[in-house]
Amino acid sequence: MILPIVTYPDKRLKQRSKPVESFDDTLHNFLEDMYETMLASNGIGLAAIQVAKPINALIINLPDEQGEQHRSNLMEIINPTITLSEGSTFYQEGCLSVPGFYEEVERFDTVTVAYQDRFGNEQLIEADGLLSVALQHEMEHLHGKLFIEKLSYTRRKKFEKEYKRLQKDKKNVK
Ligand code: QAP
Ligand code: CO
Repeated sequence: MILPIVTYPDKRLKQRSKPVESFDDTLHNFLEDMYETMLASNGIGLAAIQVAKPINALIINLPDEQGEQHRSNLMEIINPTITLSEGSTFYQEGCLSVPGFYEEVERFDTVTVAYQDRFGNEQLIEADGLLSVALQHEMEHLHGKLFIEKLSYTRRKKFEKEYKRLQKDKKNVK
């Protein structure tokens, strides 16, 4: 089932998500819905709060060299924490909850993340490159943070102006 995506400036995106405690069919069905929703909107990452469920769950499905997404590359990350981070890098980010806007933000270069899989088994991943950026972006959603909050004052102003214009244009074609 495709779920509606919560978009900025909806206050629900500022909620802090709660730990997942039951690794049951309800969770598995919800993860399926998240995956369907993400693919339908051409996303590569989605946090549960973006479909209005404040739980510590996120999914990431990076495209391969051909730019294609495969379910076999789907990562389901539950209750994640960063245990190690190193360096810094800049990446042009977007977000399904901030449609139509992309901007460079600073992230750690590499991160080690401890998390649980859909069955509650503990896992550890060391990530760099796009995966590292995606993990950090999605994990910030769990803390109620969006990538636009990392912009400088001037770029944030520019964003607010552009985004308001976009929302207006959207209304006019409805
Ligand atoms: C987060 O972002 C991310 O504005 C996932 O119109 C960001 O999937 C991971 C999207 C940077 C790694 C690097 C955005 C789709 C998708 C839009 C997304 C849009 C349509 C964003
Ligand atoms: Co996002």
